[in-house]
Amino acid sequence: MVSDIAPRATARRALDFVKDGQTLGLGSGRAAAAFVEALGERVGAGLRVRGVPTSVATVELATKAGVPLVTLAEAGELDIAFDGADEVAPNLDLIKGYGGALVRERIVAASARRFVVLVGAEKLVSTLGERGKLPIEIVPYALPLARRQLAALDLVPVLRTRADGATYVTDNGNWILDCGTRPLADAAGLERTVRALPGVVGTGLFLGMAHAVLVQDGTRVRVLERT
Ligand code: A5P
Repeated sequence: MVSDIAPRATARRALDFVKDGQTLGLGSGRAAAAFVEALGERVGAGLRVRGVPTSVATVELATKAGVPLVTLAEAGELDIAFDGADEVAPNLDLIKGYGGALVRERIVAASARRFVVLVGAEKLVSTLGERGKLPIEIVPYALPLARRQLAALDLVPVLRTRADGATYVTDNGNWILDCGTRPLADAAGLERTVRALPGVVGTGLFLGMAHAVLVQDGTRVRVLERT
């Protein structure tokens, strides 16, 4: 369980990375939401920034917080993208997507010169896959094939549903297979293989992307930087 304190402390620390005039990627999930709210307070105090949201939920949140938004097309290259994560390996490779916004999150992070991740210490793992789940977004038409092919890779794909039992639909109109997994011996190899499967739109593996991870550890925030 992520403590309520964690996202706010990392969000405040993340603001140290932000400079006036920048264009920022705005992630999705609790940590990213805390960052958007903190950013909104700074905007209210005069900071001039523009945000590129990674989900419909973040559009709503940023609008409410008073953060001006632009589309990815209007923004071009971003200065920094900020987002949460579900697992962080020692080399800052990530698993993301428990919140379902993985595809847009990857596009926005890849559009930024720097990618800064905000997590609680419980997200730190020694090997990706330790928490037992890898989200994979697929085109709905591909479901039967994707299920078979992912199972053949020793994953256990389960179609994500909402609380009311309906199939969860991403902001891109796609579905998510939450793949049960053991710690991944070769995350890069798995990523290449899965992304080559027909109908796979994206995976939650964000390898070699994060430049810095802000970790709420007890009462302090640690900054881990990619070497
Ligand atoms: C959204 O799709 C995810 O990638 C989130 O960034 C991730 O699940 C972390 O979310 P929390 O900050 O809510 O734990």
